[in-house]
Amino acid sequence: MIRFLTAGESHGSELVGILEGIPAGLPFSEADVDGYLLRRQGGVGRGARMKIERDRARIVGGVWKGATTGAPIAIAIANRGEIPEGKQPRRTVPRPGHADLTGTLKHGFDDVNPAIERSSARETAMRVALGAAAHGFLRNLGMAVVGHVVAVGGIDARPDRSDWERLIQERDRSPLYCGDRSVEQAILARVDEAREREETLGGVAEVAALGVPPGLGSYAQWDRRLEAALGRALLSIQSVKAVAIGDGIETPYEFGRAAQDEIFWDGGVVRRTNRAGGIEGGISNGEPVLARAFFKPISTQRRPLRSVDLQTGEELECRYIRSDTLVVPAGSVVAEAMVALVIAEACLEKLGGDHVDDTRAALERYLERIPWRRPALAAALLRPPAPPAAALEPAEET
Ligand code: EPS
Repeated sequence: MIRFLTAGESHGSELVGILEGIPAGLPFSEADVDGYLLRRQGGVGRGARMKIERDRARIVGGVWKGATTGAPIAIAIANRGEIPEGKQPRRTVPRPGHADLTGTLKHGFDDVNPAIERSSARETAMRVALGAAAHGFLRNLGMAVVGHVVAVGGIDARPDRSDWERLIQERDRSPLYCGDRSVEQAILARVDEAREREETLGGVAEVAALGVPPGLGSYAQWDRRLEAALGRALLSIQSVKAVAIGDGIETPYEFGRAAQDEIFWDGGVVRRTNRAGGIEGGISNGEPVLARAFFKPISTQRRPLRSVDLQTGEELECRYIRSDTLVVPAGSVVAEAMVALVIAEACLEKLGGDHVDDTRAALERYLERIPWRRPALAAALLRPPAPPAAALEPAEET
């Protein structure tokens, strides 16, 4: 099955990652990864670090002549913003909201830097790189996983989910990665206001997995429920404090009848609503799987928050360390990668396969047995994002 590990510090020499479980025969190259890395680096609200980095994947294992071999896929991403340990000032005042205090207490550090270094959201660059292989695997099965921003700083977008191709086209034109351009000006004004007030903002990213057949996940055990896997994956993203599947945040406040998706027949079972977010009884039901990740405003504050010097016990204000104002657009790309990894795992659990052709054949056989009409996804949804123009050039030395 799918499992992966990442390693590396935010200001170390590089990030590394290993992804196991992708079957052989999937065309996969650095160009399939770098477009996702570019999107993760972008979006409104990013800090100065993203001007330094030029994240590019270097595939160092698991690919032979342009296709996966079934061996672990290993990827490295160089950090241009490397700061050698010796050049990092010792820090003993933890910033509230980060892992500074918890990590330092837990591990017995005399400096909060090692906790900052590994807990940083810089690590998500590698999740996105490994997620690109899961995206490729799912595209090969006719599925697409797309992320978009649905709220920032209390302003809700109302994207049209009846036309995903259009929604994603709009998203790709939006500096907010938001499919509803009508709220863009209001949100951009809120981001400017936050910057002026030396504040940060949170928001909500939604991920939709399209073309997912009924039958992924299981009610047989608690940990095989698809919602459970999605919740865990999304809550593991830095700054995410809540997750909703479908209308899971709204329906607790309503009468039950309105919270259901009635079943109809149109050459197969169909729904006219998707309040369940494509999952019933822990199992995908053939509608788009919809998961929302709720990001708190990033914890680092320009106007200092109160803290304590762990060396002296003195109460004082903590120093500002460079950061972002808003991470939700970039976070939507990370959320997309995590959902792709979860759905890929669920597909392999259901369908198996050591070569992608085996997995596809098993899917076709299964679809012949069930009354479900597979949605035809637009070609644009089945392509990886274009890599940066210089993707094939070696990264410049700094
Ligand atoms: C990030 C790199 C970091 C931050 C951000 C995400 O770079 P630096 O710490 O050098 O400024 O921009 O990290 C956080 C927001 C965080 O809380 O850790 C990245 O590559 O995404």
